Amino acid sequence: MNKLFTVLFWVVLMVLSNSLFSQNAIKEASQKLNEYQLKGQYQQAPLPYAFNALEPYLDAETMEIHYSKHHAGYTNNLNKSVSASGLAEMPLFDLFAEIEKYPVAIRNNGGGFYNHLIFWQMLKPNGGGEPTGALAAAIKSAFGDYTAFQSEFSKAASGRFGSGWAWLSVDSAGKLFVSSTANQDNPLMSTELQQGIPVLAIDVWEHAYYLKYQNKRGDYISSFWRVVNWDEVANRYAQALKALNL
Ligand code: MN3
Repeated sequence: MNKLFTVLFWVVLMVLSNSLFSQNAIKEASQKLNEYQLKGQYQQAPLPYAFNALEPYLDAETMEIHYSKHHAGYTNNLNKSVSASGLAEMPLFDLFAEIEKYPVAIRNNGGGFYNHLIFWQMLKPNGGGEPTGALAAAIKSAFGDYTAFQSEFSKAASGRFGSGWAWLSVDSAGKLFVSSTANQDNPLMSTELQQGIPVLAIDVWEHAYYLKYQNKRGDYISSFWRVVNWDEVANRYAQALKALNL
């Protein structure tokens, strides 16, 4: 009996320390990314294309409201929250790394600010197709082939109950994985079971698609693949590996 407890003790300790190790590795890597400079007062980056540039896949009206109302709202509310909490000097990624310690308004609006900031960059007119080079090889190694990856990511996006996001991220060992998060959470947050550096995201809040697609989230997800900016995803993947010293 004693022996069983000793074995169990070591197994639990190893699992816990392994998960803490991954968490620290992601935090340390995030501090080497350019976006580690993000801290209050936060500003939206200009949209890198016109509101109607992603037609017919993402319609102009949705893009305008999404960028100028929703993303602007998260940004303003984040600025108010960090000012009120004395956290305007704290890098956003350091807040994400211990997000359970901070007011829920910082979790919601910090995620809302950052997730949309990178989402706009991951889209482009005449995008889509398939990734190439090191990213294509990493997708093949993690998922078997591109189709299997696309299907897993789409499933994570369509299966997210209520509002949230689906992600492709790099874990602490440099391996790609798919996950989905609720609300405005993201894979950099300490509250996520599996943490990583995000390289591709899809917003599956109804505000991202309802005007054009109504309840047909699956049709929106199919359209999303036509406007993915794979150069941006490949660039983020390369930066993540560098930050992880891989
Ligand atoms: Mn949104």
